[in-house]
Amino acid sequence: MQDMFKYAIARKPGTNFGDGLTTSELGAPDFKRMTVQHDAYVSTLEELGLKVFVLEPELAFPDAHFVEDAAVVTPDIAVITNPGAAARQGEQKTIEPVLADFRPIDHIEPPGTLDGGDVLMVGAHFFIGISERTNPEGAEQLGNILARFGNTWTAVDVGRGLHLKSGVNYAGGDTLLLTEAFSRMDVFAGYAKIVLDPNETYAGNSLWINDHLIMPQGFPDTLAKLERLGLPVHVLDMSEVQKMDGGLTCLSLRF
Ligand code: CIR
Repeated sequence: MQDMFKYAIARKPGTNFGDGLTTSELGAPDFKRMTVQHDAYVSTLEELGLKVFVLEPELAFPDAHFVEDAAVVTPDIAVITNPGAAARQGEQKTIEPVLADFRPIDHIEPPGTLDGGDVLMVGAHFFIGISERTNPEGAEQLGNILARFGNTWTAVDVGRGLHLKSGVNYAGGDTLLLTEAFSRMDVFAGYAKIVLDPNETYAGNSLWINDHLIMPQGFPDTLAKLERLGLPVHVLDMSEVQKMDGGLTCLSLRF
C-alpha cells in the first residue's frame, strides 16, 4: 500500500536540545545518551537501505532535530509547514533548501498552522490531525495541495495528545497501530488495527520503513503484537527523545 522510501533527512540534536518544548515529567535529558540514541536511529535507517542526509544542529531551535514537523514530503511535492508552536517558528526555513533538491516546494501559509507530526500518509490517503499545533485552516491548505496530485485526505481530531502520529501510525499492508481512542473513530474503519495496551501508548509512535518496523524499547505487549505481523521489528532505546515529547517518526523526513 505504501511506496518504498529511498531517502531520509535527519538533524543532529544540539547541545541545548533539553531547552526544547516538553510536557513530560521524565526528568532532564542527557546529551551524550541522546547522541548515542540518535546515531543508532540513523544507522538503523541506513541498514534498511535509506540514504540518510544528516544536517548539523540548529542551536537557535532546540527542537530542530524533530525535522518531521517542518515539512510534509510526498512522492510529488514537499510542503513546508507553518509550525504551530511559536518557539519552533523558523525551523521550516532551515529545511526548505534541503528539500528543494528533491521535490517541487509549496507552503502552508498563515493563518494556517501545521506540524508534520500531524500528517499520516497511508499510500495515497492522508490523515491530517487537528491539534494544538495544526489548525483546521492549515489542514485544509495541505489537503488542497495534496488533492492536486490525486491524493485524498481526512481530518482527525487529535484531542489531548501532542500530534496525530503520537497515537496512530502505519504498520504495513493495510494495518494501523493505534490507541484505543483512535481505534474507535470512523475515519479509521476499513483498516486492520493493532490496538495499543493503555500502558504502552508511547509505542504508538512506531515507524514503518520499507516493510520493516522500528519501535521504542520497553513495550513488550506492543512488540509481541507487531511481531505477529511477520515484518522484521527493530527496537531502539528512545528514552532521551521521549523526555522531550519526541518519538521515532519525529526524528526524520522519509521519502
Ligand atoms: C515539540 O513539543 O514540538 C517537541 N519537543 C517534540 C516534537 C515531536 N514531534 C513529533 O511528534 N512529530
